[in-house]
Amino acid sequence: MARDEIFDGLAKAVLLGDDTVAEELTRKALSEGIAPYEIIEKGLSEGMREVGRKYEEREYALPELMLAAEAFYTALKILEPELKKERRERKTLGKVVIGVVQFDVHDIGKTIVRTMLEASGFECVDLGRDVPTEDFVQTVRDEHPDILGLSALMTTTMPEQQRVIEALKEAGLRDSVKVMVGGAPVSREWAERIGADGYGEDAIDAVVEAKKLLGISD
Ligand code: B12
Repeated sequence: MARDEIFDGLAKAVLLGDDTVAEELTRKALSEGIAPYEIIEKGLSEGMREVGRKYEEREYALPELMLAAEAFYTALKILEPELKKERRERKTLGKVVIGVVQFDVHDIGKTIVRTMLEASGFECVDLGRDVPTEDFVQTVRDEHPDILGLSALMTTTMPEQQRVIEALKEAGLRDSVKVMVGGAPVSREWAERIGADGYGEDAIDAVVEAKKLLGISD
């Protein structure tokens, strides 16, 4: 099976919410030596972008979105240990606390970012999704991370990123941690506007940005 056929098949499996095919093709892709991140970016994410378009055009409704997310997660579960295997044994590059802001349950992107950060040598504390502002603040206080990663997938939840930054200031913790934001509607301009230190467009970019924030060169 050609690589492009596998990528197309993976995209289609997400589009149709077919977790059986998603699993089968993910295993096939790995056995053909395709890198896990390529499987995510060129296959699964491509399908999810199409799902988003269909939802916008009202061709898809919530149930289709949920099935697509399930198929994506089925594949991601297989890929996570593979991505971690790629990690070279060495001292951790730094500690990252990451989560999806309050009122937002979209956690696929955050999970990919966390997995890529871990695969690159960062230690991560994943707070999950729909995380109350106070939980981010408390975890920064307790865990002393180098970076706090905030994910938001909706225009309506983007302001929560700003709220976390303000709450860190109020708690006297803002200078102790670099804040990196991301998510489909988020931009570098938004990051600058709310006083974040960094922004990542996708998971690869997040790793580059995290290293830059901590002054780590490759
Ligand atoms: C799948 C999906 C769902 C699934 C989520 C399942 C899950 N466990 O995540 C379900 C079905 C639950 C869902 C629910 C809803 N959804 Co929805 N959903 C989507 C969809 C189709 C795809 C999102 C996704 O997973 N993308 C794939 C991943 C890989 O990409 P990503 O998340 O962007 O992440 C990448 C980057 O952004 C970046 N990144 C992400 N986080 C971070 C963090 C950091 C620190 C960094 C550096 C980088 C980074 O790196 C990631 C990897 O490359 C989007 C469409 C879209 N265009 O985004 C709509 C979308 C986000 N949903 C939308 C809506 C409206 C909803 C609902 C309100 C629907 C409803 N009526 O109930 C609910 C929201 C519930 C809630 N309170 O959150 C809207 C939001 C509109 C807006 N206001 O902005 C969208 C845009 C669809 C649309 N066009 O209308 N949804």
